[in-house]
Amino acid sequence: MGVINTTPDSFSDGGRYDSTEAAFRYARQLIEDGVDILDVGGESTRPGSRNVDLAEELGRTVPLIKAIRNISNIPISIDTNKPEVMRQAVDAGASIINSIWALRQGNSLDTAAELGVPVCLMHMQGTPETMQKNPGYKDVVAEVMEFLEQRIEAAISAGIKQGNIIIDPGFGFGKTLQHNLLLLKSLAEFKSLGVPLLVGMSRKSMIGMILDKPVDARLYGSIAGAVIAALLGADIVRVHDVAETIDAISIVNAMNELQSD
Ligand code: 8Y7
Repeated sequence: MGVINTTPDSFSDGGRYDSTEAAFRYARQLIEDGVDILDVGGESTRPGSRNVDLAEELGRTVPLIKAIRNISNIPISIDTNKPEVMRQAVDAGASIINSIWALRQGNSLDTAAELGVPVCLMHMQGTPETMQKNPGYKDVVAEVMEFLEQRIEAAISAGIKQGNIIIDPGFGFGKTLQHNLLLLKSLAEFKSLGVPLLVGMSRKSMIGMILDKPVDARLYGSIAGAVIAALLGADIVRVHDVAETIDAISIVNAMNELQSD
């Protein structure tokens, strides 16, 4: 999954792709690079970020999704918390809802169920504004697992098919470096929930803290994170550096395909 940020204040792209045209060209490049899914988001979820209004978010995402749909059948996920963005994005051609809130707010769960598309349910402690202030757990792996189990149940109760559910432990969302590393080390346990696993570590502060490097110097660390995740059973890795990560994951896939023969 390749990240297409459309937000001027986005964590990693610093506003370079802040117009639909630039984001579209970037999406076309990722498709050429061999990306499997494009994740389009119009609201920055960086720690400390603030909400954007509905019209702004629609303006950043819907025209872009339509433009991508004009040139490709590539699956597009819409990273949003707003039911109206979910509706208009799916209407424009998005086919996955990526919810960092695990569809916990307003009527997002019922909206997603009604739209009938796959959903990614991510764990987050707190809110994007405050989540990194003082994250705390007694047992981070058990608590994240318990949360995801409950959100799978809630989604199924709302009418979302189990086959349309993806889970994500939410690296960096209300977690210290130690919490993130404990989750990474135990990643394979999440496979016991019986649905595909998505992991996003690309360029995040957990990589930066280990390497003591700024966001533009986290490529190799991010690739290592993606490879570890793939080895431990992640089905989808959400990344910024698509071509580089595809090469790295191809080695894992070649090995895994041999083992299953
Ligand atoms: C994730 C995500 C972000 C993640 C899923 C960033 C939108 C922060 N991270 N969605 N979104 N998983 N599912 O650094 O880890 O890219 S935004």
